[in-house]
Amino acid sequence: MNEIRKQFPVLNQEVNGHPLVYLDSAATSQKPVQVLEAVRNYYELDNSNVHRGVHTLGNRATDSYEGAREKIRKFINAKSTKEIIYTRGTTTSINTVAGAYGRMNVNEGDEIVISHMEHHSNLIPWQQLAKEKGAVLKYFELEQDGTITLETVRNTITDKTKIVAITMASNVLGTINPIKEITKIAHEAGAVIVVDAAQAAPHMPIDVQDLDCDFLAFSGHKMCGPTGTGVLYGKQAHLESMEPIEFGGEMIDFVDLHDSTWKELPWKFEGGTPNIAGAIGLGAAIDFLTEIGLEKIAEHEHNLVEYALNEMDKIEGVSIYGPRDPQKRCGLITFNIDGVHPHDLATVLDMNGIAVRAGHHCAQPLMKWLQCTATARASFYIYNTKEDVDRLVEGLRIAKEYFNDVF
Ligand code: 7TS
Repeated sequence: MNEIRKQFPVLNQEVNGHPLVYLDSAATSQKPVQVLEAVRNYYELDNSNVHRGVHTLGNRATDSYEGAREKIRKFINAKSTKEIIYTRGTTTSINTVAGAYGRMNVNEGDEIVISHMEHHSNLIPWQQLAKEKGAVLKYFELEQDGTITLETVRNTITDKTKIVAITMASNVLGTINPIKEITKIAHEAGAVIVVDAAQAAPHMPIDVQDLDCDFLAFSGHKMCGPTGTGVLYGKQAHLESMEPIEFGGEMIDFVDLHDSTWKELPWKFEGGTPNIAGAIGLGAAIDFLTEIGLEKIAEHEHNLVEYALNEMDKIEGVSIYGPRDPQKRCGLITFNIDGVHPHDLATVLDMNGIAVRAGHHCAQPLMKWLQCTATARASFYIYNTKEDVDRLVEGLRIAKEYFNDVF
């Protein structure tokens, strides 16, 4: 653990007079030196545009950029690098599917099914598509503990369902959804499935061939990579059938005055100069995570969550959202303390050097379902320790006392 923590220079600092405890990795993770060095090396030694050139720097940049694509392919076990599209993040990935596949395949009266636990990024693109097409947007209802049963999935998907879009791990409830089983049910009904893996790809192994999902989206910045990076995986046949949604340089084959043709996959979806440094940094992040092992990362986070749930339960007035079984959840805990607004709570924690997120977590319909306007959230990653959890619990006690005394 010490070796891992040493790779993250940002953790080695005091905030408001206390050693930093960073518990906001679900928003964005910290970056290890390997990633910082990969980005720096690119700018310092190889900086050049990709896919253009005959010159040496251009070739080096292209090799690193395309080499990172192969690392991503392997990371999620896609069949081909043609199925790996670089994007700006999960949001752009899902908008690309909604705008390209969705527009082509969803018609009036068709159904799109999502769930009550979706991040706005996997909700609004489908809401907009449904409005534009006169399609019906349906929701998987949640159980009391914030899980979705396969019975609900079977009862909600019909032969009118064209798209099922669902998160693999909830950024609020922490729920891990049974994607493989949901995919099977969607396929039996003739629908495609779009998986939001923003909170899954950084934390657990993903095999897109085993899941058999049609599309999968994730963000590089939540998995130790640079901001402004993300991935859209799509089965080759779907991607081949889709029209690009961004047009311009890089993505064309031939251009005439009144017509143009597109480059082959994956480049037809990558118009303009891409985030080259970001992609190379993401490749380095994947090397870093793979070396530690995704199974190990998942186990570490399960242990931390189990410990944190037990310790937080001991504090009177704490409500924890999502499933109680640590095996059913990813490495985050969303909670409230009676009588303390989550923003006030996060402020007191920050005064003690502890970074958590407070707010609606870009999931307003879920907040409504939880019957609250905001919550606090602590999210863990590879660099967090039991001592971090102890500091959080101590911080919660301090906050409780503070507000009880003041009010
Ligand atoms: N989907 C889920 C499940 C997410 O948690 C997020 C970001 C996104 C999509 C969007 O990812 P982006 O990289 O395109 O922004 N979630 C959060 C969060 O929980 N706190 O800040 C960002």
